[in-house]
Amino acid sequence: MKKTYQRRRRTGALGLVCFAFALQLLAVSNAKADDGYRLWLRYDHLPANVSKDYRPRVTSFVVQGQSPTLDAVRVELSGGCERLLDSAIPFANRIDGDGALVVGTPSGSPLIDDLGWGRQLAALGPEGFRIRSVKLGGHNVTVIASQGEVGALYGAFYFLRLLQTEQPIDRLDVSQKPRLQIRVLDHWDNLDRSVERGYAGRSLWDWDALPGKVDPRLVDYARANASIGINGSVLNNVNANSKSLSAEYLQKTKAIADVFRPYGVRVYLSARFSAPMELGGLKTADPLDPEVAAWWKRKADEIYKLIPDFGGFLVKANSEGQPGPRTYNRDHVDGANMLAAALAPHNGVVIWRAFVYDAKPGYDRAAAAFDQLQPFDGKFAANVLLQVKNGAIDFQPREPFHPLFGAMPKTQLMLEVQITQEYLGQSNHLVFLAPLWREVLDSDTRVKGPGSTVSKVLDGSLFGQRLTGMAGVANTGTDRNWTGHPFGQANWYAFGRLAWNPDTPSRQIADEWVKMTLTREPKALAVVTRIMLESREAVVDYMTPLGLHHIMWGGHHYGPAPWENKFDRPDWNPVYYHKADLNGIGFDRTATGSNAVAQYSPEVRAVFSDPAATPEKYLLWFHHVPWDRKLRSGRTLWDELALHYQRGVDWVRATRKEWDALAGVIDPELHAAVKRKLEIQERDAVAWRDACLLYFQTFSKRPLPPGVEPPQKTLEEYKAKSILEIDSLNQSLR
Ligand code: GCW
Repeated sequence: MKKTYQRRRRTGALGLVCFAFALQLLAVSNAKADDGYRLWLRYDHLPANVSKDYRPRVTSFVVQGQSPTLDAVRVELSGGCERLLDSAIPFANRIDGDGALVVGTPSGSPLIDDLGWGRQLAALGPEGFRIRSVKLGGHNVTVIASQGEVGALYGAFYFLRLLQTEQPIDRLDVSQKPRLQIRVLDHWDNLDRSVERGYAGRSLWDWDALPGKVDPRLVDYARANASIGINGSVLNNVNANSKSLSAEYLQKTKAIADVFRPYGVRVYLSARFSAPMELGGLKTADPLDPEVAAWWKRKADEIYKLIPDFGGFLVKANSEGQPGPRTYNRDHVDGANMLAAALAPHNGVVIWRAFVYDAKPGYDRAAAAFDQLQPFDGKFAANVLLQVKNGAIDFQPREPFHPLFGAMPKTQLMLEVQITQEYLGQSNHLVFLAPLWREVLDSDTRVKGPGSTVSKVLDGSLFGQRLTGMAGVANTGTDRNWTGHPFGQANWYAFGRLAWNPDTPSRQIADEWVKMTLTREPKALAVVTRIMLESREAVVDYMTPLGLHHIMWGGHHYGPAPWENKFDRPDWNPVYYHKADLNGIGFDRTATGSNAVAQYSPEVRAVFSDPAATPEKYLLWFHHVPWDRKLRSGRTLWDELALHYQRGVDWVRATRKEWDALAGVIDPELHAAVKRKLEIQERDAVAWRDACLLYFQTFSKRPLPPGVEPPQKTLEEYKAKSILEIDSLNQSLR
């Protein structure tokens, strides 16, 4: 007998809870204005904003088996398909017509078991899935099958994405499997709900209310992650508070883990290295002290009793004031392996961050992590991953790939990227980050000949590493639209898609996201995807062209301050990075300078050592270049620099016009929100251009070339206040 999902009684409490949340999520879509809450899971009726006559057919759902994850599958499919196709689609216990959607695992679904796909599904693993159009019992049906229930859920989301992006669904033959195993969001969330480098409100985790009260929004968070294959969340800031590991807080974390579990999202915690002292009352946190090791072992046992699928610890050690093994004259391996031993019996991992740099006079910060960690290659335990930022400084608009990639063949390296745009205009600037991340993933380390890309280091195909992963510093918060800037959602989305498959083209990611989130109207789609794909280069142009880096205002890192020299630590000052003087500008990292280029393979080193061979986008990263040096365009460095800044401003202005012209096509509320943000972005781009050119001009002593507008304010005015304080624009428009 057919029943709609709404009438089912046997789905269990969680299913009903999920259903209620999903209803909330799906119901808002009837409202006229879109506040962005639904992310890329809007499931708007297909003919609305549709580009062509697209009429896929789904007539029933056959989802056999009982579990919270299968309930999530049911909720998603029924809610999604019903909205997209504008018809109520019943659940059935058997196939009784064309158009049925059969979903499940061989162990839970006799129908799927009968297909005899065991071998294929085993090869795809519990998170992989197969979607095929097949004939069953004389009927044309679609099967979504996986060895594991989470894989079936991923398959359901994949199928819904096909519908949302208007792909044909009648002749499907899809096999998918994640290329990276650990696909995790790192939340820099503090226990007081402030978020370090967070620009979208407060932390989603309400620690005071937990564990008694769990915000329903957490289901939507987990669901959004599952829709793009993200399978982990590190809940607390790497600048960690030991309290997160206390018995009281572990209960709270357990409550979150219970909500995430049906969606395949495991929780991890940042572990403060000195916790045995702060929580355990020990006199030391020396990793070689047996009492310390025993404390961590007991702590791990306690955690796994509450959260059997706990992911593991993320550790920022001996970096920016955090405690670590070096505090006790031990090394990174001593620290990481001691924690790894505590987690190993439970299959947990230690994710040890490579973001370490000491303040030493005359030292190149870009060389620090390599110097400190590379010598330990091959020494880390089997359940340790070393998490390396994409570049050697810190999430800049552009950095060459981190030299550790390719230099530690016997260590399991994970990539850390930053979704929250700390240095890229935060939640005010429209910047699509997939091209930035792709640039790093596609970088060729050359260590095993041409084609030794970072993505092959990461997925284990180059060196055969067993555990693989990618982390993204989250940009989510309590803002109704999750990410502050509506286009910030695209970066969360892009992170998930790239962690699933690091070879996914940026264009495909943008195209999918726009169709699912903003519009399927072909002309608007083309304009918006182009804007997204260009946006990262534009930000580089107006902030840090030609290899400049870290010239942001200190502390908040918003806006330009190339003149800044106020911090005691030289490597926190912009002047340390650009080294502008009367002769030229840029950081000499060749043999005549810091020689950080020596950390790359000989082939890469040869390119980066030679200013004529270095790609101009990295020029000032590696070289101190005379102002009059002729670049490939035939123009001088100074003129080229100025024109890049102008080009960035021009792009924002052109984008504002293009966006305005989309007013009738994009949802009005979303359109207005982006319009306001673009106004700030133009104000900021102008400030970047003017402040940097005025300041660098004090060294270059050259006029601005034709085509570059005269500055709107004086250098002194730009120096007096950061653009966060300059005028009321931020207050009125944020
Ligand atoms: O990007 C820098 C940030 C710090 C951050 C640090 C890190 C969590 O400015 O706020 O601290 O990197 O990655 O540890």
